[in-house]
Amino acid sequence: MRVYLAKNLREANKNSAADNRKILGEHGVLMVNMMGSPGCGKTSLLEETLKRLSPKYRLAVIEGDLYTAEDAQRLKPWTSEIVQINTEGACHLEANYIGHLLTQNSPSLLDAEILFIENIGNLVCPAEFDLGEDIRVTLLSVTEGNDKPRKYPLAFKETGAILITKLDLLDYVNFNLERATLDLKIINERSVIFPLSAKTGEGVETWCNWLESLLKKKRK
Ligand SMILES: Nc1nc2c(ncn2[C@@H]2O[C@H](COP(=O)(O)OP(=O)(O)OP(=O)(O)O)[C@@H](O)[C@H]2O)c(=O)[nH]1
Ligand SMILES: [Mg+2]
Repeated sequence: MRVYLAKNLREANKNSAADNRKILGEHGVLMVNMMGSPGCGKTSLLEETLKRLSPKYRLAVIEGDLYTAEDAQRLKPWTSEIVQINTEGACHLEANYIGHLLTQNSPSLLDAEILFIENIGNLVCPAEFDLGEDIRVTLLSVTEGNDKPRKYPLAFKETGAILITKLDLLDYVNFNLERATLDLKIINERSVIFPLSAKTGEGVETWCNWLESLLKKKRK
């Protein structure tokens, strides 16, 4: 019998992530890893983001899902450069999946200026796996409740931006935006926080401007 520790596997993931970061750097691609609970609004926000940014930039998407390609279908109107990964049950994406796409299966992803990854809907596992992204973004919808950042801190701690989504529902749910902002600042004082709604478009422009500023910084 052999025992192999999970920490060794995570070490291997770190090496693959570093390889991805190097390749993306060489091609000047900004990679954005989006994570959050099932249904928090990742694809809806991507639809609105691609709609606004696709006239200006070459965009690509890696869609992570357990089984279907439904989210990839939703994004097709804005870019033809979409690769669906079906994990067949696994709850997160790993760096070597992305590395395989970039170097072997879909190298044309490297022609993009911004490469978005929609991670598997899950507030726990994706946070453990660096994919080699430039920026990690965690979504929290107002319908999930104020306790989620405190209960699932890693996803909010190890992230560069926190998007509080479905802002249009704020009046109908038991969610205190001020309290959430304070809690999130305690967990992660460096992260920027963008409250927004994919439905009304409120806050989406600000988020898109921020992405553009990251791209400009990367190109310097
Ligand atoms: N009212 C409102 N509903 C939203 C908003 N964003 C998303 N939704 C709804 O929330 C549900 C889930 O949205 P998705 O964008 O599919 O969520 P997701 O995070 O991609 O879900 P998974 O990929 O399954 O993890 C859908 O019914 C959306 O229409 C929003 O800003 N406001
Ligand atoms: Mg989705």
